[in-house]
Amino acid sequence: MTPSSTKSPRDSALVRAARRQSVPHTPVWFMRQAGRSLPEYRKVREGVAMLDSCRRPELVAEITLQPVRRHGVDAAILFSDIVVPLAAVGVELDIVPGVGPVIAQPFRTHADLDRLPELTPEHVPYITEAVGMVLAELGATPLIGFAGAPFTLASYLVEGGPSKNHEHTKAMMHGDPELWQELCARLAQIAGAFLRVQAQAGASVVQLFDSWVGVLSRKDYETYVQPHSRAALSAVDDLDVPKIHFGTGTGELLAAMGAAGADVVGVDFRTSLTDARARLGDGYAVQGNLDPALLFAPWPALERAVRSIVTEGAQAPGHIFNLGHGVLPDTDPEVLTRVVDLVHEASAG
Ligand code: 1CP
Repeated sequence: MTPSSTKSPRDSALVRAARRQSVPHTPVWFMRQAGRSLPEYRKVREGVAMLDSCRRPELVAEITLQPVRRHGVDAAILFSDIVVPLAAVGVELDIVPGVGPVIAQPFRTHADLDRLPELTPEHVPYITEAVGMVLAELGATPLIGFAGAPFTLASYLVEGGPSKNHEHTKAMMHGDPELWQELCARLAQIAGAFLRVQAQAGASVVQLFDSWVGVLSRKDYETYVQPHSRAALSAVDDLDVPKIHFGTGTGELLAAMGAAGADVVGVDFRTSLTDARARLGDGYAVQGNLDPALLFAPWPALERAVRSIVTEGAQAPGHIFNLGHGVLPDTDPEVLTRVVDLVHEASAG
């Protein structure tokens, strides 16, 4: 790589791949690369509650940078959580270790909408500060800002916490569509504003996580979800940051998720990149999609799987190598570093 191509995050392999431009190598990062498998993460988090840690800029910056230093990934992702903006506007919630987000009073009625005011940058000064600190150290490596998509956020609010069947969420969607649409409109504002704060502070790319949207049919997705995801993504339309949109179990939804306004569609491990591309056409880059469980396989098997994804991805108009979902907590960090090196080597030139 020539030095000039490494000067600015805008010229980085990740941003270029997201824009479907040529790249010196396939860029790679891992969903949940920060704050999962690293011993240095566990050390700095000792005695600090998850939500508190997200509001301390020095700590956020340190945790965000740890995987970049250790693995040489092509992007950092801000250490935060999808429920941080909800807590910031006053929703009473906690992130319970081993469980995830737990909402004190689940959202079920029109009156609950009063608990969701608009998010303004003043609600999250620590995000702007943390992004500034991260950028000072990142140099030409891009920072990814993120938010939870309206459906996935709504699912936590309505269910009250993590859910397998999303029954209260679907009951509201179909039983009181007006309430559902209003709830999601408010969540789209919050998610969009949260993405915008990060992009204005200097994040070069944004990712909208709709982790659980794969539990919906395409018809329900298009009727009840897509307009709100589109609204959230459009909040950064004028800021010239490529937009990644990701969910799991979304084989049937990929084209509709792209049409919500993404530049890059995240593909989980259940759909091959080749099939994803056939469903998406040439208008999108793809991100993915190594099964995170394969990081526990013997190296020759893992190497085969990585090489195969690099090869498939090279056929797409743009490819960002990633896992098909987040890093599992017991993953050996050294294996992640080895995968980064392999992706770079296998795709160079
Ligand atoms: O790379 C990173 O880890 C960056 C930080 C990050 C991100 C991108 C965290 C920190 N959370 C997230 C996003 C997030 N949070 C998503 C979307 C990504 C995905 O699908 O994995 C979701 C669905 C959540 C909600 C959440 N927060 C869960 C899942 C619960 C469920 O429904 O099954 C959990 C366990 C959390 C807590 C959390 N978030 C982040 C960390 C490091 C932790 C664990 C904290 C702790 O236990 O102390």
